[in-house]
Amino acid sequence: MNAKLDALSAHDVLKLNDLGGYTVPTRGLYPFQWNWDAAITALGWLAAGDEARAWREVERLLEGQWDNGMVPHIVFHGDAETYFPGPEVWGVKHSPSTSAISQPPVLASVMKLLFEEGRDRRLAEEKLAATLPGVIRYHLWFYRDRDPEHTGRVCSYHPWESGMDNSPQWDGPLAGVPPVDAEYVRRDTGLVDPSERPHKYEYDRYIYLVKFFQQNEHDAEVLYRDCPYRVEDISLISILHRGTRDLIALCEEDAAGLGLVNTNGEALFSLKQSLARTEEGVQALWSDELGCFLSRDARANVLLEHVTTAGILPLFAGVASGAQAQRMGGLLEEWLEQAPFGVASTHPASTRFEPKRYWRGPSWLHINWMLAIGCEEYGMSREADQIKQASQKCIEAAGYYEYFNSVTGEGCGGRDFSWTAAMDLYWLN
Ligand code: 2M8
Repeated sequence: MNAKLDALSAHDVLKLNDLGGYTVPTRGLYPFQWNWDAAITALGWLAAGDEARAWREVERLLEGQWDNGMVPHIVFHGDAETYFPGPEVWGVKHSPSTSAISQPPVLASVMKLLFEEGRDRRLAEEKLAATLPGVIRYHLWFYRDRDPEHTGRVCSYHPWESGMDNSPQWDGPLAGVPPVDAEYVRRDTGLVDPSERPHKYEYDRYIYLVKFFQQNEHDAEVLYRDCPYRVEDISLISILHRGTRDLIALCEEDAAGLGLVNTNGEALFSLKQSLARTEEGVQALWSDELGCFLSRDARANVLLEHVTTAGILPLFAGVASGAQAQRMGGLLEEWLEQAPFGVASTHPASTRFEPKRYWRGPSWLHINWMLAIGCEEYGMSREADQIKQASQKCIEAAGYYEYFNSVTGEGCGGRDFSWTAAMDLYWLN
């Protein structure tokens, strides 16, 4: 059976979730614009032939950008009662209202694709001119505020900032965060099966951190010094690195010809220095024993020894050595044998692997896409093809769900989900 045949078309899913220039991940469960969802979804609009709509997604996301350059993980463009924590909990003074943390910045890599693959040159040039300065400031913010000691490894202050909310990687660092001392009502568990969502234990700490940011007035220095959760997230580091590479290429190859950026200016110089620092700094996160990269708890000063898809994303960044890439390629093949629907977000042999609980084991198509790109670029076409086929199987089994049980292919979380539809349009079709 092919579930795609019974489902809305991928393009219709995007149209269903379009709230006027921005696309919600899915109606009800996530009723606002999310940062990396928006970027991935823009690729779907591009593949559906609506280039103007793709660029609009980017512009609307940048409406949430803070003066310091941060592009938040949620932009609350409108009102909605179905999500917790909403704007009143975050307490951010910005119009439109936003959250106070960011998310993996895949945006610049997506913009490069929109620019290169779009057919309407005038539109692409006009939109690049409108959006490029903001994205340069975004990347400069990451390195300045999140790596003030120039380690080459930016840090995150919240599991939500990784986008991989309840990954086993964050179990250790989250244990150092106190629970929030207030009552609250979750909305997610009323909308989808609670067995597919994080536990109350985690939410108590997620909300503590939200309040902590607010109490400290989002002060960069104070947060770096005092935030009880400070993690060098290998996925965030890798996606940022790839984004910065793509951003520099976009500036030097395309925007320069259009007179949009000074290629000899301070901003590009600083971004290139950051690339060099990460190329070196990321090696401190390699585990020869496990054969992949790891995240690190920067407060406790320990590597987080969990084999997850985050630890393979250095392939997407291009920061792994050839020998490291080979190790990760071998690991991936055996990983896919144990859980054949996409790449399980946590290695199936892990004691913390849960095939349908959110980021503890299910497979997520946008991550699979980045892994496949990484494999391809390291000359591992066989692994890239295997990942693609395993991802196609998910949609055939279940349609456009938020994520998939990596052992059975069952669709989990929200349905009619934008990034899954977008990945089908752009990558899998
Ligand atoms: C999930 O995260 C949000 C918080 O940001 C949530 O559970 O409430 C994650 O899967 C995240 O990666 C994603 O961007 C977001 C919207 O799809 O949902």
